[in-house]
Amino acid sequence: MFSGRDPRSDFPILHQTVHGKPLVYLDNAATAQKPRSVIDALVRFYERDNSNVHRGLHTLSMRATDAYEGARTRVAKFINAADPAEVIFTRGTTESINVIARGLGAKLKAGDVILSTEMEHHSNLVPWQQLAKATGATLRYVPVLGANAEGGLDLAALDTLLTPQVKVFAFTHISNTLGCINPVALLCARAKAVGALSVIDAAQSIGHGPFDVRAIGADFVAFSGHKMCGPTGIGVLYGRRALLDHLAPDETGGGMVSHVDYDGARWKPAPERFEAGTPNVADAIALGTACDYLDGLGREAIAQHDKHLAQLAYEKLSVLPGIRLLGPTGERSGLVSFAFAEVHAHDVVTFADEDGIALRGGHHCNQPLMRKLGLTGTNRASFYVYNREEEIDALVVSMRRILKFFGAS
Ligand code: 7TS
Repeated sequence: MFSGRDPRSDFPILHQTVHGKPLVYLDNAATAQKPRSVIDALVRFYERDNSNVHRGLHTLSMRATDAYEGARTRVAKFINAADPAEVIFTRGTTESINVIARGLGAKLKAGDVILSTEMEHHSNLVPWQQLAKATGATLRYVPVLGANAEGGLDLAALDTLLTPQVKVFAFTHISNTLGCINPVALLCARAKAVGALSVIDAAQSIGHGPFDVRAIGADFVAFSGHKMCGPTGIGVLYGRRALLDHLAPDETGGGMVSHVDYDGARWKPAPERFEAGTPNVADAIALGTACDYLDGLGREAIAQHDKHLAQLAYEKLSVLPGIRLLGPTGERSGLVSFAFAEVHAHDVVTFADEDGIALRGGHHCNQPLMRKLGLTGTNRASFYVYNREEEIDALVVSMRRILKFFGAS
């Protein structure tokens, strides 16, 4: 899959046992593991270059600044942004979406509409609820189709929902619970046609395949470093340059100002405008290394690998008694969500852990969607570059053990 290379040996954490069994890490949609090169980048920075950026004239500060700005350029290339200044470093997807939502506060008013979807993670839902409350705008949702949301987004509903009153259309690229892949280029084009800004939550897609902000036609994109082999605490807000300079900064302070007086201040342009205070230098640099790593494996190859494993898992799990599989029956991203009629999701996680398997169980920050589907939670197996087909067999064996224990087989 990766030109004969097995990425597994690049990830030190995977070479351990849990409860005496080889670790099977299937919680990649929550966070991905880190390759040696990313860990080394962090250590190298602190051992050799650590210094504050943008403010020192000494050698270490210049080296740190070059590496930090180099990482911005690297990320811009990773998403094919027109200009590195369109890449703002944040703490992650959640912060990025909050920066956009709060930055748009002054631009919305009563009568305006914010459009989102029924499948959003809380991080792409609650900030819009807050913005609606603060401005008097109305928040509406594109429905999901089917008892198991197998139909994905109801695209036909866009004809009535996407009116000229819609100012923002915020949607996920890949659902962290359903595994469906939304047609983001089409959604951006539809938003543009009514004059609405498009906001893409790319948390689940950025590390799992090609992503070209210009080909997609996105206005804003949010993602996290930790789901794409990078460190925690670093993420990105991409915005088109012309839009960023009209977005109000969320945080003010040092580094983001061009002129300060006792009675006022003026802001620098993006990206500094949105990066008040000392930034997360080391993690940004290591995020650049994560981009190198993923491009080295091949983004298309990663997509094929993850989709293949998810499809295989879907097929192998589907024969288990009392199982309910969520999301598309056809092409899906690298995750599978399922619920057993007789066994609680948390018990499944506990049993799987005894077998060395890291699985997710719960509402996955999708409470409204769970309620709509009549569920309190699901279990989720999510795959990444280092996972293997044998690990799906281990998962199925473990699930059979659980079902047997609960008398459900
Ligand atoms: N959006 C989506 C689609 C996500 O899956 C997540 C995290 C976020 C936003 C928030 O990202 P953060 O890095 O700011 O926290 N999703 C999950 C998950 O599914 N399990 O743990 C975190």
